[in-house]
Amino acid sequence: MTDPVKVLVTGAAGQIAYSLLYSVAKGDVFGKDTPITLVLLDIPPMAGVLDGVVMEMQDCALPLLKEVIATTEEAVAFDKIDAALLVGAMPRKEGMERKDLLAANVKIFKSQGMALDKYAKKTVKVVVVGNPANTNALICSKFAPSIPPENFSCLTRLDQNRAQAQIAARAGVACSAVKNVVIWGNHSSTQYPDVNHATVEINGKTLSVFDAIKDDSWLKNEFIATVQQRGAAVIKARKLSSAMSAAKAICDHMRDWWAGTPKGQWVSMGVVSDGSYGIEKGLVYSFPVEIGSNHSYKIVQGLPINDFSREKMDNTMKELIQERDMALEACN
Ligand code: NAX
Repeated sequence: MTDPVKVLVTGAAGQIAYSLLYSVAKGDVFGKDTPITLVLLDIPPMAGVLDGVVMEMQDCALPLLKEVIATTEEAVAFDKIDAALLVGAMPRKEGMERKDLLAANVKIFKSQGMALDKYAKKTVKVVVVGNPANTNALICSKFAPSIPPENFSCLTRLDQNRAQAQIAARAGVACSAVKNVVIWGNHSSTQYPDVNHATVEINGKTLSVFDAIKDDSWLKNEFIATVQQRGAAVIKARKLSSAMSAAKAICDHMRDWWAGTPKGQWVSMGVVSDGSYGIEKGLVYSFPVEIGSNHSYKIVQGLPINDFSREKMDNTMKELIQERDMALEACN
């Protein structure tokens, strides 16, 4: 057996973590033969709940789980970690303006960025889930200058999975028959789920999504709105935000980053823009990426962008620029 991978989960007493921890600890993310040390971070008022989570992790009797460390201190939590699943964040409270939420979370992710810089391995791979996820990831990276910016990402895989599932249901195929759906931009209602480059396999034939579904109006309107509004629809129905599907998406994101994507397939991740597709450098923007076997990804290049897509990609970029400017102001 190899050395354990040390994985930090923040917000470990929360609802996403409750679905996430079991999958990570049983080998769904870092490999079926890779032992895991799990570090659980939450805030002091949640220490008692964390104790309960630790007991449950022990009671799962998982062969790969070597150790569970529960803490409310960043210095302990970030020490020599290989991967950080940053789920914990301040939830939006009634009457709270978007600006206030952003300011509260900037504080958290500034502090966690500094802790990553100081204590984590320089090779650490970070996925930010807590909202506003893209901008939180940007702040985290900014305050961890000794860690390469490409080691920071945010979760848009849930949006990709939602889009893939919508297309599969409409085409009457399994989700695995739908490939290369792209999520561009912000993990918010301005995100752009793009099926122009995606394919659907039906009866052994590979078709474009437009040929498979034959309903351009649905694809350009209802489909996009459904994916953009899916989080709100789940909250309305469940009275709680997505948790099981979010945990599954975090596992998909980190598993692919760790092990690589199959040839010819790509996945969407919020990553630091290098200026590809005219997206302002330095923003954390969701792009299609191909991932090699050494945990390094490349933004897929050369996809043709039509006017419809261009407008939507620019629109979500504008929102990210605004968020970034507000966040940087809140840092000072
Ligand atoms: P919960 O409120 O159930 O759990 C959050 C946990 O984070 C709480 O236990 C809280 O005490 C903890 N926490 C707060 N500040 C912390 C800090 N400084 N350090 C460590 N822990 C801290 O929320 P949950 O449903 O688990 O959602 C977590 C976050 O994911 C939210 O910000 C939510 O908006 C975001 N989401 C992001 C998604 C994405 O695709 N990017 C989708 C799902 C989800 O909505």
